[in-house]
Amino acid sequence: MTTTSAGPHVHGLGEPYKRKEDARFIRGKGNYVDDIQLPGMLYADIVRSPYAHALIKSIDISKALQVPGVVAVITGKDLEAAGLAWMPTLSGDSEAVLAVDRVLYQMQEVAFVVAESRYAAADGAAAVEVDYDPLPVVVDPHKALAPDAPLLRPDKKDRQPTNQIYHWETGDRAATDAAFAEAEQNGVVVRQDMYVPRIHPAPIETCGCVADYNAATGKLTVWMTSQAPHAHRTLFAIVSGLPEHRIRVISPDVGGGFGNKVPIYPGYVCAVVAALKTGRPVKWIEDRTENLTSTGFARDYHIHAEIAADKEGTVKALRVYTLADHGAFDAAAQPTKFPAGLFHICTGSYDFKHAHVAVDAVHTNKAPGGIAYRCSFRVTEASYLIERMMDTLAREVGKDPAEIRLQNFIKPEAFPYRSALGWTYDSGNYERALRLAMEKIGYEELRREQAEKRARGELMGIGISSFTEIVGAGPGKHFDIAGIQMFDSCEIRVHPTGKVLARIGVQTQGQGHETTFAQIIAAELGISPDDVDVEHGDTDTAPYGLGTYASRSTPVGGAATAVAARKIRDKARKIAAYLLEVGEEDLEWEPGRFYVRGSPSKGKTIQEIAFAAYTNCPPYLEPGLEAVNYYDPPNLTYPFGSYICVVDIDRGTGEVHIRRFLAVDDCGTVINPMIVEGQIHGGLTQGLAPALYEQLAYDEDGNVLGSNFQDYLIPTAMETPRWETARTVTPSPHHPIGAKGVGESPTVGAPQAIANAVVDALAHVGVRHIDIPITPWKVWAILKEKGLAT
Ligand code: PCD
Repeated sequence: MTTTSAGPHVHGLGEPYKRKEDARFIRGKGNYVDDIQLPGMLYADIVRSPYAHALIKSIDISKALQVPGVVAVITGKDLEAAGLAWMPTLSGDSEAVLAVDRVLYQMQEVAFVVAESRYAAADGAAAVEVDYDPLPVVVDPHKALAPDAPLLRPDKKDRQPTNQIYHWETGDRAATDAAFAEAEQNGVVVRQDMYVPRIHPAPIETCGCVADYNAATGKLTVWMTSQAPHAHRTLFAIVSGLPEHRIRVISPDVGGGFGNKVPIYPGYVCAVVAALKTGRPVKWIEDRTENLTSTGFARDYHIHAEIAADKEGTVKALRVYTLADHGAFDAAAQPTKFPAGLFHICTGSYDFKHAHVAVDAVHTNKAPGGIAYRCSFRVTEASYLIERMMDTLAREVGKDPAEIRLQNFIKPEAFPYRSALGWTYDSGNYERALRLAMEKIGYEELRREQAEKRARGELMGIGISSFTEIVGAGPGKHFDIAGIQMFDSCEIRVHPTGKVLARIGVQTQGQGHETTFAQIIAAELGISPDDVDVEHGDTDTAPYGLGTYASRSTPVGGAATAVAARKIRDKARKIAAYLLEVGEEDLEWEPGRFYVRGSPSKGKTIQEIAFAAYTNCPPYLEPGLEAVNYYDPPNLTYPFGSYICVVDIDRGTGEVHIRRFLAVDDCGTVINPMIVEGQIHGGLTQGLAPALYEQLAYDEDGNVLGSNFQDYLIPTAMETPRWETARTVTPSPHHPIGAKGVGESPTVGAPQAIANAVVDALAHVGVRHIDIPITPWKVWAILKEKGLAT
């Protein structure tokens, strides 16, 4: 393309354009669910079970109804009468909306109290009397499989006679076993048990909604903290029987989602029921403890992994067995086809010829979930296991962890690469990313320093994680949410004066879509992002989309946006040809303008063309300038990176100090480098969290031990190191602008870099593994055992 003039500067791809949405956020002008105030609105509170497992003998609401201000109390029996006591989960299980005859985990929803004020609702909830008969509690998933374990889900005993939800396996078992037999004879086999603990996304804004039913119009409007408003509307319609076009879900500003706001929770359903029953709007907002203890948890995978390799450490086969604790209801968020999500991406960045993965999932007396917390459906668990295992293999064959990775990476020329477990990786250059990370951090020098320190008795460790992610589901034929295919959409309207309204099917929770999607359009149409408003989250106006999770907005919604913009450009070309009285083939495009080839001064700007679309449109075209695209991607995208972490361990306290952490990421074409860097900083902090701090633990009676931010430790600015970042760019060959997702990469990649660094610091005394979170107590116990504690 010949460019004839500088043209307007359009802030398209690759520009650190300031986030448009921040103008309202930093002024405190965001509009969150709890900001919604409607006339006559009621407030709700939920009565929750103190027991992890019990029969409900009776529920007495009479005293609650006498509490001043209380308007109604809804119990499971009321819902049962309306056919709403149970709702489907995202995994096809059925979950109690309000418990009818038994509770299965502590903090389970038992009754819903609505009142004139939030305080009256709480007083009303406290006055509900529930008579429980406690039952034996199962917290250990291994014990859940024992023949004498109490059956936790008698409601589905016909189709599921034990506590086992499913057994799932994939890969070639025979070939994998054969490779292991061979390695036992002539090579090496390494094995490790590891636990990826139950954690919680804990967004700043908890979950909540406002439900408003207009009896005159028959229209139900629900403002809710939803990452997937359209899918939620469809599920509401199916479950309630209300006509879908009379349901409007509005997801206003969302204060962090992280996967927590993908499922439908009982509170939403109860608020809708209460709005229908009372004829008044009902607001329900969780408190922090309710959020941590009852909404979707993540991880909770007990993993046994094995690698077969030759004596040089060249990998041959991977074998994984996992026991997945799903809690009382299987409410894992994942495509129907894959019960363990995308866990079988666990061969990672390495060229395994054979692999086999088996997963058993069980019920326990814990909150339901298994959601994709900043992770594309179990990719975090997969990446953790393979990166820990590669370090274990390196120790076994006496090689440096960097060397073992470089030796086993999938080579750049092997892409598109088909993994032993059936994924087709779109593009990658793993060696380049690791070499850049090593160079930037001064890897050789750090190893020298470590050796010196070790000689002096100081404990320093270096950990690497060379992860591969898999994000951007569809294609729709393989990926769905509750049966709805995973495509996404964009609708663009160019107004007569050249200003643009774009509506997208994905829903932002803080990622900056109002900016980056405007930048995609800017790049395609040459219109400044300031002239492009991006809307989302209102099912009455936005085109149907599957929502934002699994870093799919850019890979899928971003692609839809680029394709819709190209449709606009195609029509603009026709209009320009008409206006300039030349053939379409005689036109050249430069950002913002078509001009006649050979006569650069003869041209029409996109704004002039837009005006003509409404005022002087060619008679053979429809007037107006709009386009819609529903995009079903041909494949997922496979972002990757290499992270290196340097830690020092305090021999007196067992405390791990992260001295440096360098993240090299590759997400293909970068739309907005500043936003991407922000995504990486946030994501790394959420990767640090499970590595050193977070765990939702339970005692033997099923009491949640991490029900508030004093016991559930999320890292603050004090604990967070100064992140260093760098990048390589390997575009996705199938994405219209070459972009891959990035939002989840750092959370997926970081924990094992930290764990590997801590184990590396202690490897010389024989330590091979420490389960995360690596607390000072765990480290100190090891120091003591090894005689290193001071
Ligand atoms: N980008 C750029 N470039 C590229 C890529 C990307 O620029 N290449 C950018 C975009 O556009 C946006 C961001 O960045 O803005 C991100 O992206 P992505 O990756 O595509 O993603 P999304 O879809 O958008 O999002 C999602 C994610 C997730 S998934 C999560 S968790 C998280 C992240 O995101 N979350 C959040 N991040 C964030 N941030 C914030 N602020 N908040 C939140 O919440 Mo899941 O599954 O749900 O669990």
